[in-house]
Amino acid sequence: MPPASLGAAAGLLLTSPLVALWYAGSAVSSLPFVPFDIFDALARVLPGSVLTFGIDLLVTVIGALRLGPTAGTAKLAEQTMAVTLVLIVGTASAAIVFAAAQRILRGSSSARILALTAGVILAAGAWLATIRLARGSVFSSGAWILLTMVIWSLALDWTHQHLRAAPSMRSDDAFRNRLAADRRRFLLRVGGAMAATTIAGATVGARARSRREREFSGRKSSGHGVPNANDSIVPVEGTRPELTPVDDHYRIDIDTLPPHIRESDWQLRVSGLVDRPVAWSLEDIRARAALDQFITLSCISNPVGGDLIGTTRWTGISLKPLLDEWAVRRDATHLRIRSVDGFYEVLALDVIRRDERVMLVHAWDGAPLQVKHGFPLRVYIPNVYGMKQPKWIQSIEAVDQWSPGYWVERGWDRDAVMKATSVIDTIRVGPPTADGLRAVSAGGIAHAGARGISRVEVQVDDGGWQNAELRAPLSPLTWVVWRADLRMTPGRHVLTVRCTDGHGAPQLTTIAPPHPSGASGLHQKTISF
Ligand SMILES: Nc1nc2c(c(=O)[nH]1)N[C@H]1C(S)=C(S)[C@@H](COP(=O)(O)O)O[C@H]1N2
Ligand SMILES: [Mo]
Repeated sequence: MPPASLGAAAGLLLTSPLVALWYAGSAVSSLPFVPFDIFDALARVLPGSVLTFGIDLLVTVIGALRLGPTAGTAKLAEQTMAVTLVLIVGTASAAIVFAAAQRILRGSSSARILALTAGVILAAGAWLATIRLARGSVFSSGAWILLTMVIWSLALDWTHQHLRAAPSMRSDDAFRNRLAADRRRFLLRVGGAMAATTIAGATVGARARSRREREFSGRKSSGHGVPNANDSIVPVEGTRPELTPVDDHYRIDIDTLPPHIRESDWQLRVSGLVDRPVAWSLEDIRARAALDQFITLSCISNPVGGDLIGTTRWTGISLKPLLDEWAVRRDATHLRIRSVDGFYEVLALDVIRRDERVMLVHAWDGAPLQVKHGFPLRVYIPNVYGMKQPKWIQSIEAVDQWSPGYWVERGWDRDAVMKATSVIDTIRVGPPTADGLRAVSAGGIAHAGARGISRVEVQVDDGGWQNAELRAPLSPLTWVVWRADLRMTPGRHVLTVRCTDGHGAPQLTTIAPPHPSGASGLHQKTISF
């Protein structure tokens, strides 16, 4: 085998337990899980167009192959890519070390200097990534990365000593066969040891992590009524739930793992152009008069008919009265809202003054926010996509100029106003009727940000548009559940849906992808019976 291939095999064998060790370390302490940090740091520095291409591709592939809920599957895919990337880099680096050792060191049995050089370079790269993310302590993570990479380098050198071809010795067949058998045995033994280490590390990590997750998830919905319980329009069977269970609500954010914030470590700091800066605990916020609103949130990356949209009850405090409480100065025009993960958005004071529904949110569905949905605090801004609404807020600064938010800076729409959308969730075919036609019921949702929905219409094949019936929405901020009871001849039919928003504006029919300002186009479903 050429040295590069041997090196690649050794690299893969040694990098897997390294990843497991990092995983265990991150689960039992605040040390970084290096693959995710590298991936997240890359996501911060890559140009917006590259990111957008990646995200669109992921959402499209998951949708086309029906790989399950888009948000969860995409996160898993990102995590897999992060680990794979590190395995590839480790494997390639080891291959280079072995090949270079063969060239440069000819007679020497030790490739230690080369292996250590590679290890230190890789450690430096990984350390830069953790510094870029500013998570946890820069020094302890640097020391941990260096220590683990040095161990990796020494193990690589040791493997090299066992695997290298003894130079200028006998070259007869018997010798070569014995050498090959020795190598195989050695690789198997090392492979076994490394597999055991990998499994041990992964198990320790998974145990510790699930314990931590349990600690954060002892939160149950308090239960509450819905305002439209007595509405006479009943959703067609198979229509999505009007109120999305929080566990099923989509989740989108920039990191492979959401930030875990301890309530005792957290404060909301309000500063900048204010006369009364504050630092509030979560208790301070919860003690204030709460505002409950049923809200539909959608991601701008949601394709027409996609699952990156959900509805729940949001609880928080209205921002408008807080402007006076903080004594925001006259020259201030915007609030710069920053999150623990480095996400940020700049919100105009005009929007807050115009709309008391803009709020700081601490609960969903009557329970504290889940970690992945922004614990302890997020913001709500009506009528705009999720990309404008930071989770895990840590500070608010009053400023006197607008600047682009995280995704605006990366090429997405500056206003990100939610487009009207309507979706067919289900089509149910009833028994035949006397005239040979069949009763067919279609149902789904329609949503247009905070503008409401005034009309939903359904078209069968190229026929006329027929009005659907609308259930009263949970609030003016949520989607509307609709149903259409139709009659059709047996055969194959295409159903199309469209809606009109509460201001009378029809849904856009132009087919547009999510980037840069949200998807548009009409949703269709085909049925045969
Ligand atoms: N801090 C922070 N807030 C964030 C994001 C993020 O990456 N970081 N993503 C935004 C985007 S793009 C969306 S669609 C919503 C999703 O909120 P959810 O995950 O609770 O559904 O969060 C928004 N707030
Ligand atoms: Mo989003």
